[in-house]
Amino acid sequence: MVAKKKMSFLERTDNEVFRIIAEERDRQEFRLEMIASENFTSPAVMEAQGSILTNKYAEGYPGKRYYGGCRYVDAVEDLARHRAMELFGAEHVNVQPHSGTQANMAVYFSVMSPGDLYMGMDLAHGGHLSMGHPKNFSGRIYRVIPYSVRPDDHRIDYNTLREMAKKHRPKMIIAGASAYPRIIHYDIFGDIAKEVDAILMADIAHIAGLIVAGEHPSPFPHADFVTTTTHKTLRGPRGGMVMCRKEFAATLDSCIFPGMQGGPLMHVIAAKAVALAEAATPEFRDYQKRVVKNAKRLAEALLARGFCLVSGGTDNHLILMDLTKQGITGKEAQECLERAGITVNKNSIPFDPLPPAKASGIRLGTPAVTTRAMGPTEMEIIAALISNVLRDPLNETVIEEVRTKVRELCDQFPLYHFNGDGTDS
Ligand code: DSN
Repeated sequence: MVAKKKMSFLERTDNEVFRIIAEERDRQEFRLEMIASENFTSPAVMEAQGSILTNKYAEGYPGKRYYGGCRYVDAVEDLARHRAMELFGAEHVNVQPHSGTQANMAVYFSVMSPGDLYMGMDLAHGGHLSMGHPKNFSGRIYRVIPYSVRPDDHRIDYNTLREMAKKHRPKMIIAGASAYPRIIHYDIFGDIAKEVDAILMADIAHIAGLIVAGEHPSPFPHADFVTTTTHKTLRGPRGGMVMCRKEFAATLDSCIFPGMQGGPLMHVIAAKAVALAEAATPEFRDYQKRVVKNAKRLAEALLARGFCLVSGGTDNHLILMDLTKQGITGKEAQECLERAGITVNKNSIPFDPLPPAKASGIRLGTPAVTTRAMGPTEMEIIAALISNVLRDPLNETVIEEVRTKVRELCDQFPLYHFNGDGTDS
């Protein structure tokens, strides 16, 4: 007799949500995830995030809560804070921000008043929505002077940045990006900020894991504040975190609670603690090395196939492809690659003549495929698959062939080995 498979709680009580999650799990398992800001977190992180800690209200901070019964959530928040401080060498950390944008907002609220002026990387040149987009709080409450990359090599022009800072005397300068494939020189940012008496904030959301592993220079001790998400290269749960110098600790904490947020998500904070411990291991350092190596190999393989890359390559985990020469937009490229089983996002390139909804480029990243143990050989294969699709984007036979090869590749590098109840098989 065939044993009957045990149904999960969700399968029994809400089959609609259960089925959607199952379909998304198949999508993650059998397609190539090349979005530079995504990753696959560990089962231990997901177990903490899916735990009973979601039931607890804990407004305030460890030892100073507005609710009773906080003994255990205090312990887990302290653990997360101490692990982060040790990992990054930070003087103070707040692990409560629900997202990267909220982490950035907490810093802006800590050091600026409405109408104050700051400098951030132009969104069209690799910056982020929360660095001054006119529809975002960051562009509505404050005045922003965006800085850009050079037209010839697509690198930040530190000389121009210095001149701009001297001219505009910003209250704060932000060093950070979400589509910049090169090293960010925090030491130069630090010097410029000192020269004009500005606060320096580093947003390391994309490269936090690389920094922990020594694969990218650290913003410490140059930056006054460092913000990050916890789910990109850091490979933790979806969320944010802020680190700062001791002198800003009390202001920062009160800007987050009661300033911007109510109850912290204690289950997410527990998952952050788990991820931060994972990030302190030699395996994690090795993983980050492989992320960077894979990105370089993928970039070389794409260049060898005649593709144009913004800045000519990469120093980190991401690649920005300029598809102008191929005569397709980023939107079209994203759509045909998706049909072929390769997930990417359309992305503006510096000096892009197209609007962001179309864009002239796509952004690729290696964190997720490296988590599933793919290496240089697979990067060569992926470059060939991407090339086949982008050279003939309307050819359904090619798309079908690539989709079959993507499936074969994913089968060789299984992602999660769960039983329905979340245990390992
Ligand atoms: N949305 C993120 C990214 O994809 O880079 C940044 O927050």
